[in-house]
Amino acid sequence: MAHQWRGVIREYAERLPVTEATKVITLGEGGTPLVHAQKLSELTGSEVYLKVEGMNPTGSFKDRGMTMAMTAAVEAGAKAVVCASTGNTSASAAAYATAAGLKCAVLVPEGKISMGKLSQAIAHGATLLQVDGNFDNCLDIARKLGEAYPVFLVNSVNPARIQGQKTGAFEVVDSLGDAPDIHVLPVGNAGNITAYWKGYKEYSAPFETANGTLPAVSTKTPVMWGFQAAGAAPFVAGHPITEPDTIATAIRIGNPASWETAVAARDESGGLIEAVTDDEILAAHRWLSAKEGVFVEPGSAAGVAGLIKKHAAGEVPSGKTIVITVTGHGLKDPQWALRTEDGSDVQPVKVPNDVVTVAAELGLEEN
Ligand code: AN7
Repeated sequence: MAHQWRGVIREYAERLPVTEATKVITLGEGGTPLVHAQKLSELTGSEVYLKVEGMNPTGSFKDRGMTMAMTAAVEAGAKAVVCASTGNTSASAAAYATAAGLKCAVLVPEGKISMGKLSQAIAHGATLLQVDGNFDNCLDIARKLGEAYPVFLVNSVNPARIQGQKTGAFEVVDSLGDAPDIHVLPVGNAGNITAYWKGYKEYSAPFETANGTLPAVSTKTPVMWGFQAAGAAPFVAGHPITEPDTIATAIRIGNPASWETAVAARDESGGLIEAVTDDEILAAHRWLSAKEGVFVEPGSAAGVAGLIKKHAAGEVPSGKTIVITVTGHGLKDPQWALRTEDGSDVQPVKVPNDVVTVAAELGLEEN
């Protein structure tokens, strides 16, 4: 029988803070593909999978949390929502606010968000303000607005966001039949590493619901490996960074909101949070598109960059199952694909309107 995926709240309702009476705001998020990464698997001798979150309705993992945050906003009787963002949260908030019939204001760092994300927020009718400051400054203002003004905050400091995002871990386990040995992902504001760890823990133990106890689904939890951009790596430094800098604007964050819970995810899982350089991020971005067939935005490649780096250092075990969340779609920020490794622009070859010349240019000989 035909079955259409119903969005993460309806698919995982018994494990989320909703009731039968809850009015669910959804765009059909989740149910994203877990793609076997052939070349990364060959490289490492482990089975490597990519959780392709660019397949969500607005092109990033943020939709998993936003369906919950917007549902909570409606339940709370909010009329307007606000968020700070490096781009993807604002795109997601704008779309889900539209679906909920709420006003949406987004605060973004001026000049530091990609054109694709900017255009999404505008297209969905959000009021977009470019703040003369970085993401951390935007988040400070958004939090204060949420406290002192009649707007509902939908950043991941809102626990509803983490609840929704934990479904990424559920889907991985449901696809593989058990938790992977290692879960790798980029770390910015640190909501996602927090959410995945929460999801993996909940799936590995009996879970209390309003209607009784659900049995454990997985036999184990993975080791969590997080990777930050080297110019924006507060977890590596051990303290906030006041002037974060990286070409991966999605993760250009110096003072992560979910600090303690990310450290707990790292330490309880026996994992790590390390840094990768912008060059390593761009090399991983090229690897994914040219070798695996998966197009992501630069920030999303940080986890893959981390795995390749750890492999080069002899620190990736073989014979294991490894999942890497690639967090956002390549079309969000496509300019990076049009640069060659030496930094020059790719120039498409121009040809006349003629099959013989086109065949010659392609190196084809007539049969
Ligand atoms: C593609 O949109 O913070 O560690 O404001 O867009 O959970 O913050 C985006 C973050 C990774 C980091 N990959 O996740 C925002 C924002 C992509 C992202 C991250 C982001 P967190």
